[in-house]
Amino acid sequence: MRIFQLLTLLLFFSDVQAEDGYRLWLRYDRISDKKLLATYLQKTASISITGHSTVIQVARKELEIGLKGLVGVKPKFSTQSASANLQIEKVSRLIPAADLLQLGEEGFLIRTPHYSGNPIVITANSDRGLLYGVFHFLRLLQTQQSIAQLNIVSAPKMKLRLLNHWDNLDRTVERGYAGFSIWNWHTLPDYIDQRYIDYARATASIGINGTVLTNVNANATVLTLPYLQKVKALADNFRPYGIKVYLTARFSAPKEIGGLKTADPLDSQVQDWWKKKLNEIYTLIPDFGGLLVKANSEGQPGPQDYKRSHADGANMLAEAIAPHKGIVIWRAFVYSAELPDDRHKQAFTEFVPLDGTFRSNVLVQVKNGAIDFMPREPFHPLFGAMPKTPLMMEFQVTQEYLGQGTHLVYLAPLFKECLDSDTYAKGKGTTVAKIVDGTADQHELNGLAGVANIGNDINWTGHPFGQANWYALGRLAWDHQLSAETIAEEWIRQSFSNDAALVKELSQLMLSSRESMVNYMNPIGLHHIMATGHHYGPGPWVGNLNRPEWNPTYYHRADSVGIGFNRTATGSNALSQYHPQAAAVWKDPVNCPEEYFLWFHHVSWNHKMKSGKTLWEELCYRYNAGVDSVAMMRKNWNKLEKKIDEQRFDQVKQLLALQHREAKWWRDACLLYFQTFSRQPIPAQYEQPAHTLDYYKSLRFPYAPGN
Ligand code: GCV
Repeated sequence: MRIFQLLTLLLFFSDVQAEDGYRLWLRYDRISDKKLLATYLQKTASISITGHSTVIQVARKELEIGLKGLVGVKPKFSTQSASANLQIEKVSRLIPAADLLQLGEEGFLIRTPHYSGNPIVITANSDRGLLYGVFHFLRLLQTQQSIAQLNIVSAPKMKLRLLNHWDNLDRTVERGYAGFSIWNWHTLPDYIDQRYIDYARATASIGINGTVLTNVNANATVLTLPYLQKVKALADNFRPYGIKVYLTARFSAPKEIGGLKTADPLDSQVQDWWKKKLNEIYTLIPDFGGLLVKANSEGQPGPQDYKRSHADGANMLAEAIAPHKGIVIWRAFVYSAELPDDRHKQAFTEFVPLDGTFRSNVLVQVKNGAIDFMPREPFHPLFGAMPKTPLMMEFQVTQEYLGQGTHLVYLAPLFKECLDSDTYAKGKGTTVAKIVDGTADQHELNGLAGVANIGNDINWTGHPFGQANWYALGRLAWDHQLSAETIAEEWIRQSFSNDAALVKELSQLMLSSRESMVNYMNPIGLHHIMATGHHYGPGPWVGNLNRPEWNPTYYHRADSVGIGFNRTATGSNALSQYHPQAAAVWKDPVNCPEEYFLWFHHVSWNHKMKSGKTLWEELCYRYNAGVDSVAMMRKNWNKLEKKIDEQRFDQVKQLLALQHREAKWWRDACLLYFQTFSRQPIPAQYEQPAHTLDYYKSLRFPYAPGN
């Protein structure tokens, strides 16, 4: 072989081996611990798997890929369970019927019964349950758990576990920071990109069972036949992974693509149009999940255009989809430019009177907080206030206000903080999680969704650590009792390595990252102070936008006296929308946890904080602490050079440097601006701003992504 060919070959192989992040948490690298490897080899030496469905085929294939990588042997499959070491079977006779009962439709059980020669049994009531069991089994191996005596019973706590893609038909992604949309509408339905399959594998591996393909700022074109055929192609490929497809419905579609003069939900022609449209969809995609609707929000059309209510709109669609057993997910993210009331209160005011009027196949999807996916936000007052309506959780996985594609911010602590918050709706302990999973009000229909951070970047999420947020969303939708720590550890072990010291270091880095971001962006309860439009970087000075509640000045209310939004009875009284016991936590400025202080109170610059510092000094301290913690993240990351592959090490190193620079930008721009009100110096012990306030105000980012 010529030297040139040899070099090319070497290059090719080094490329193939490179950790570009494409494999996500399904890397399946060889088990390095020799003893464990021997056990895993023995326990998987022969595998029986029964059933022939496409779901079972997928499970087999995943075992093949997984075991080939992890233990280096292509598994031998048979349908004869008696002698197999690993027995994968629906409704296994080795498991008591009562145990199967707790698994429901999608749960699984992995057990080593104390007889029958100690095989491992994976069983479930459905093929989908078996697939989840197989993914879990592979996760045990990847995270190097003992499989000597297994007894795992796992069933999802939420029925609907969805990704919401804000992907447009032209492949741009609203608030997307990882390239363009992974859906190549132009080449669909004929061309099925391997990425679609790998997306389905990863998504199913964490228990997600539905995907809304399109942006909530919807385009009616997706409901036309040529596009529905493309949607069908995706649905056909996702079905074997237990993933249903959903679409966003533009409320004015009957006018835009149906030729009608109105989209009034009480008009019989409009009702017929939707019925026919849904018949058409279900003819192509018999298991189509349903419709997600953003209506009368931020300029989107809706039933209020015809003086009808949100319930009128949702119920009209719900009736049309009901014969197909589909559902309607109606978003509660509404606020109006005409209403002078605090934006915080508007969704509650609009939706609570509608409780009990929605059809049984409607869920109302509520963002975790009442403003908009802020770095820290109290839980939305709607949770616990609409007991007759299933409320679905909407988290943001894409990092619109949370560092976009350049900051390492692990979001599980944010998700958990909200899910674990006490609404007191049915007495102490009625957490948001219990409202959302349906247990508080016995809603069989329940769910949790996350706005996807996925794009066509080679590593799917732009920032390599963005993958952890996709992972965390799925794991928490499956089991909201998992801790942020457990999820981080699982993800690190699968995505990087099982080296204990590395796992510890990376966990610390991830677990502290959300609090760092809060400090350098929005400390002490500040919120919505980002720049206009693209929302990239700070813009607390913005006060000239048409709609008052789009202006940062509306939210921070800084003046010569102090800063913060008074939402107590002497202010907007948004607190009155919470259960009195929940409100009591924030109501009194003396006891209000400081992380929510400026969210609920307008506080004097000289107010003494718990630390003994004045509010102004505390603000300076927090902004600097945020920057310092990013400096620490950089330092700690650099220590890991020898333990992390070169490609991802270098990528994250560069991104952390960028994050450090951006954290300083946030700090300096915000402190300089707030200083114009406090009229106090930034204490000398802190690094002083590198530029003037005018400089920060002059910065422009016309092509910032995601806008
Ligand atoms: C899809 C925020 C975002 C918008 C987004 C909207 C929503 O306002 O900035 O891009 O639109 O939330 O959730 O509907």
